[in-house]
Amino acid sequence: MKIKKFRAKTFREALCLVKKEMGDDAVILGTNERRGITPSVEVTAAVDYDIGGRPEECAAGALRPGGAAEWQCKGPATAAQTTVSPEAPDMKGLREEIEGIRNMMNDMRLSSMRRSLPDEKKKVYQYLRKCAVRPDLAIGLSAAAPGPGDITGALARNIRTRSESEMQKAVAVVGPTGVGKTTTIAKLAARSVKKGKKAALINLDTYRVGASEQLRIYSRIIGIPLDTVSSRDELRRSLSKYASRDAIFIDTPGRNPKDKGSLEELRSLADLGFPLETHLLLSANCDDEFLWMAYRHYDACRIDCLGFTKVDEAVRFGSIYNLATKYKKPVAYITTGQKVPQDIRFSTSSGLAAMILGEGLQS
Ligand SMILES: Nc1nc2c(ncn2[C@@H]2O[C@H](COP(=O)(O)OP(=O)(O)O)[C@@H](O)[C@H]2O)c(=O)[nH]1
Ligand SMILES: [Mg+2]
Repeated sequence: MKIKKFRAKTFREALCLVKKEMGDDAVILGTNERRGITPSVEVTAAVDYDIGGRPEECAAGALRPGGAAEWQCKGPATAAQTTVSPEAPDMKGLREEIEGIRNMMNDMRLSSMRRSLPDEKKKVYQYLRKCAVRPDLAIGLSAAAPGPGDITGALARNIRTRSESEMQKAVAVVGPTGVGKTTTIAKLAARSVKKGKKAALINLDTYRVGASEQLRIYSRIIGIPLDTVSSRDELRRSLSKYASRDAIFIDTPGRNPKDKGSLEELRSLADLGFPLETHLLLSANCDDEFLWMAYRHYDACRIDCLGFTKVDEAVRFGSIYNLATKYKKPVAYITTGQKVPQDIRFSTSSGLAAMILGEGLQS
């Protein structure tokens, strides 16, 4: 085992040195922070083999021996020390640095776990990564699956679905702008009418010009009533008006998930004393970061399950698995095109798993 101390201006730089010098297998044994006019940090790291040879260049500058078991980072890392003022650290910067360190340590941990997988499971891991399954989940799945042939089962065991018959009487659909909420509401309503149910539509989207009109056209085609409401009281009145119906579908305005003040209309859905469930609709062709941010934004509406739209436009489906497992929410349906009512599918866990693995969607 080789143990070394790395000194730099920030933890991020010190970890960069550790990673460059000792590789992804390095283990952090301890850290030390020196405050004052020339603040610095020291990270003690160990690696379980003799790294030997001359130290490499690192992104922050060249390494040089600073003692028997010590390396210092020259270049930006140490050169900048003379210009640092002893101001109180900026909290945002500190948080970002801690986050960066956490990510870097996590990367190191994951790549060492990945390397320790047997060859057969490494292939499974690589395949899952191609399907856009996150590295940590891909490692867990490849380790859990007895063989490459069992990966669909391993994936399916972690995805919950929700069948159409489990839905509450009222279903509200929320989600970012243009994701397909109104189209999906029309698909759901048309399906329930086709099954002989009495349905009604409620529109909360009074924000966008034409939003009411779009749903009105669908309500006429399907042959069910539509109310457009703009307050919680009006929503309550509408719900009690349609209480004797079998199903009520509520469309909502889409807003930018980055806009924190945009949830007011949606809060009116909470605690209405009516059997109502909320579906968060997200587009399958968005990346993990956007999906997670949107989830956190809409979580204030108490999300019951997920629906993924525009599956026909997506290339890889790992993000569906990543989101559903991260927040432990069932996937109710996916939508596969613009046509109402046919382009919507309620699937089983193994059907979704097969789709995520690129085997096509099975019901
Ligand atoms: N390709 C594709 N387009 C869809 C799907 N669902 C909805 N759309 C289209 O996405 C656009 C926005 O849909 P809309 O229902 O108005 O979105 P909203 O703003 O969330 O209500 C329309 O052109 C829809 O036809 C889908 O599953 N696949
Ligand atoms: Mg809409």
